[in-house]
Amino acid sequence: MITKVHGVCPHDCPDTCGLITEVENGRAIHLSGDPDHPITRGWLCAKVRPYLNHVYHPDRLTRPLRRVGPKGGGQWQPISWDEAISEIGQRWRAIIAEYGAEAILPYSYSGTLGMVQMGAASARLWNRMGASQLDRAICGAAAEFAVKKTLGKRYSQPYSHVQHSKLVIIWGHNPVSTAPHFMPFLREAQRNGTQLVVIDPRRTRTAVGADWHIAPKPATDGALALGLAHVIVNEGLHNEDWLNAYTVGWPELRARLADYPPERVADITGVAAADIVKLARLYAGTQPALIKIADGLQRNRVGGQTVRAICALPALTAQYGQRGGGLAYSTSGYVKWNGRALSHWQDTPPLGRVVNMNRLGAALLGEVADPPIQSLYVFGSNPVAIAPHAGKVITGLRREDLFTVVHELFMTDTAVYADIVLPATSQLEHADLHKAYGHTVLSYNAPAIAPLGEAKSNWDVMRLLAAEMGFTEAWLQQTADEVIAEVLAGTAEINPALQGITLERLKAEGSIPLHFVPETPFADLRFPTPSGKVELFSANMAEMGLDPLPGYTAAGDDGADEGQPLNGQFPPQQALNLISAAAHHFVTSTFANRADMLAREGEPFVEIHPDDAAARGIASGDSVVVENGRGCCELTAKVTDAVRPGVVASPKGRWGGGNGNGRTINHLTSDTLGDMAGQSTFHSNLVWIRRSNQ
Ligand SMILES: Nc1nc2c(c(=O)[nH]1)N[C@H]1C(S)=C(S)[C@@H](COP(=O)(O)OP(=O)(O)OC[C@H]3O[C@@H](n4cnc5c(=O)[nH]c(N)nc54)[C@H](O)[C@@H]3O)O[C@H]1N2
Ligand SMILES: Nc1nc2c(c(=O)[nH]1)N[C@H]1C(S)=C(S)[C@@H](COP(=O)(O)OP(=O)(O)OC[C@H]3O[C@@H](n4cnc5c(=O)[nH]c(N)nc54)[C@H](O)[C@@H]3O)O[C@H]1N2
Ligand code: SF4
Ligand SMILES: [Mo]
Repeated sequence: MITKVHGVCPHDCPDTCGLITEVENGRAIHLSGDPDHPITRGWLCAKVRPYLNHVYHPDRLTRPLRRVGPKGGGQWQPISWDEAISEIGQRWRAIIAEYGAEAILPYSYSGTLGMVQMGAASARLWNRMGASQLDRAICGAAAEFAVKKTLGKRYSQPYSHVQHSKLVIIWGHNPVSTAPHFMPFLREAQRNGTQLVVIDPRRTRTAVGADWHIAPKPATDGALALGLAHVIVNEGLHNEDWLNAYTVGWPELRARLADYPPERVADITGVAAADIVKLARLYAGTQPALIKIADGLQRNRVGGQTVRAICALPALTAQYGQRGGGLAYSTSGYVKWNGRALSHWQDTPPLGRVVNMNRLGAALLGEVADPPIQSLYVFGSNPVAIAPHAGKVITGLRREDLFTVVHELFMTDTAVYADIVLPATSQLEHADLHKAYGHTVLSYNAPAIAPLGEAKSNWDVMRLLAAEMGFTEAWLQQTADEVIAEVLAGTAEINPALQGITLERLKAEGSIPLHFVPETPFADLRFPTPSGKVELFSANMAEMGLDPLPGYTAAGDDGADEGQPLNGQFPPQQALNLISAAAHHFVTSTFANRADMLAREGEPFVEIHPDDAAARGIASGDSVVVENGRGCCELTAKVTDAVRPGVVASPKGRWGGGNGNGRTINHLTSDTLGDMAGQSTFHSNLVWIRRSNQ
């Protein structure tokens, strides 16, 4: 007999697709999209369509392992769960006695976006212990901060509203790869006459389908936005009445715009002055006009200010609150899980000190000195492959006195350095609740099959660890379903959209669309900021010592963090800016160990413009060394005008094991923090490139 089980794609992607798994004799035999899901409508991306290759991958970890040889040496001894948990408990009790619980750092991010397996699992036990808190700033912290300071909350249009847009500007975002279920709505709008402009230093898969691709220098978009604003205001195309009624700080911003005439902005951005004028007129003259951004745009040293400047444009042209207009960023602001129910912070000791996840290597190597980090517990993340300045992360993980536990499905680049490796369940093997950041459908993921081997879910391991540590609170021992029921009820108390949505209903219906009023964000022209208006000037940011107005400064990486001398080895005039954005066939490092996806993605490569390649004697197919003061990495050159001169691009997510010299592009990236909210700065990354045999 074949049963069909409703699930949800757990990966870091705004679409959060509904899944149907067919199970026969306890084995998943077929997986497909849920045709009843109102947004994702039965189809899955190329990565997840063959998901059973992931679930039943021959390399899945199935037993707890203890390191027997040197750190990173790859020698393991299988142990029982009882042994593993009691060894972790012993080590932690000793660490807590000597250093305090803050010497323990949990590190997790986006292996799953589930409320239980990531939300509750990254909070409850750790808060109860008083462990160090992780500042989860690797992805979109600056944009989130900037949007909240400007508009109050992250609200976004339903994907389908793009049918009302006459013009769409996709700005530093590549939805063909990273939000594929937006595309059918966009394509339909394009067929009906919607114009599409893509702004990206690379000709991405999304740019290929645009009417106009504009390729600025990386991290100069703030200047570009202010330049557009300059032209719009200069030509009287802005809406003065709207600005006076619904914004704070318009006179101050207006004064600043004088600094951004098209000629100066052309120098900064590398976009011709005539194109800046043309785009400004197009944007102000074609309404409703939607600007759609995501997070790649702001992973640089000025990402927060970039997003602030872009947020000003829909205000100038009165596009906020217009159906098909305004800003599309994220729907995350519609549903916030009730924090009391999710994390039980009210029942725990004061929260521990905060460690920024972008500075993991530095933290392990003593930046966080009192108490020093003595134990790292990694789950749902692969920091050696995904965190900046990988060389530093690895040096930290090699510390003999560091006790590292990694809970994983696979022996990742990070798990290799563990003292204890624990086997994790896949999404088909555990229960969870999912909201999305691209839409507002709530979905339940029912376990379809039993855990493979001895694998356990994140939450079930937290329960074992809590018991081992002697914590007796009931909220540390609930089942996943009990956590879901508690958080749903708690969230309904603070959010009317969740009223009447119970675990039972979710189990019966699978996915439930939530409805918010007004459907078009800010259609009531009420902005949940302190002033109730669009805060072009943010008094709150001024109090924090930040520039209270949107502005632009140069990003300023020199390829040599911490003052290592570059010894003339890397002449500044030959520097190239390396962008490492999403790979089409991986989700960051997830799936980068799958033969089917690796075959589609090809060998690890770097794209370089023909002029830059010629200047270095590089031809397509050459093996090249990409290097800077932080590290190096060997890749295959792809000579192409898909990147602008001065820019090179290599997708994120490769595992070191798959690369020539065992290193990834994150050996080159900087762990310097951005201008807001401790943001990662992967794309502020100067590198030098030469042929490998030179
Ligand atoms: N296939 C796939 N899908 C994914 C992911 C993945 O790894 N693979 N990752 C998921 C995650 S974790 C996230 S956060 C989202 C991210 O979603 P996106 O933000 O859409 O993805 P990115 O590829 O990181 O960045 C988008 C684009 O920003 C461009 N960019 C970089 N710097 C600049 C700049 O200074 N200016 C401008 N204008 N453009 C710039 C890059 O060239 C890239 O094409 O995608 C999610 N979806
Ligand atoms: N150079 C560069 N680096 C980047 C970026 C970039 O643009 N450029 N983007 C950054 C961004 S936006 C992000 S969000 C991060 C993402 O970085 P991560 O959050 O680390 O995401 P993944 O690489 O997908 O790794 C997730 C890991 O979790 C494991 N996993 C999946 N499900 C579970 C589970 O249920 N339990 C446990 N225990 N493990 C599980 C997977 O096997 C996988 O190894 O990467 C960042 N890194
Ligand atoms: S990665 Fe995104 S598009 Fe692919 S199945 Fe998951 S949610 Fe859907
Ligand atoms: Mo991300």
